[in-house]
Amino acid sequence: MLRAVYPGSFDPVTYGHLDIIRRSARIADELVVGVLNNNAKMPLFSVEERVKMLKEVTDEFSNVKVVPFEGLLIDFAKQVEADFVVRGLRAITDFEYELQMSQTNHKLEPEVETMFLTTSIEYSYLSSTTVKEVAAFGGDISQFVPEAVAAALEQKMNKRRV
Ligand code: COD
Repeated sequence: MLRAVYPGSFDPVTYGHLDIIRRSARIADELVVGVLNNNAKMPLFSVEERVKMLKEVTDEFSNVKVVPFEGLLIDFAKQVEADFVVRGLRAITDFEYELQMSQTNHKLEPEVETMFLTTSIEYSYLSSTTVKEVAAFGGDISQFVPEAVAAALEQKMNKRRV
């Protein structure tokens, strides 16, 4: 039984994240999507909102669970008894941070490996940050995020404009 953790902010979840979830759920027997609860990062969506959206859009995968976490990723990975952590790599700019994080985590807990999946070409440019920026200026985000997420973003942006 191989269990993986895919951690992130998911503020909000995009088609790029979903692609990594779909592909890693084919490798692991069970995939735990860990949603970081850290208000210091000033997320647009609360952790409850992010978890709800992720649960909705991963409903079709029977071996995917969505769980919030606080503190160190490696402690969360040990807590859920994960064999490895999954991360997505888009560009060289991701690599430096990811290398540092995976090596630090490996020092803290050598039993838990980090596995990288390279982004699918059609999502290589996609990030939660750019999606929020497009949404903030009223742009069309339907090709970047699932419908439910687009609706939640629109609602959030409308509230901010009031
Ligand atoms: N294609 C492929 N992969 C993608 C795409 C895309 N279009 N978009 C995002 N991804 C990947 C990212 O590269 C990342 O691997 C993952 O999806 C999640 O992305 P984000 O942006 O939602 O999440 P991050 O990178 O902000 O998550 C950071 C963590 C929450 C994992 C990190 O801060 C953490 O572990 N914090 C807890 C404290 C800790 O343990 N720190 C590390 C000590 S070294």
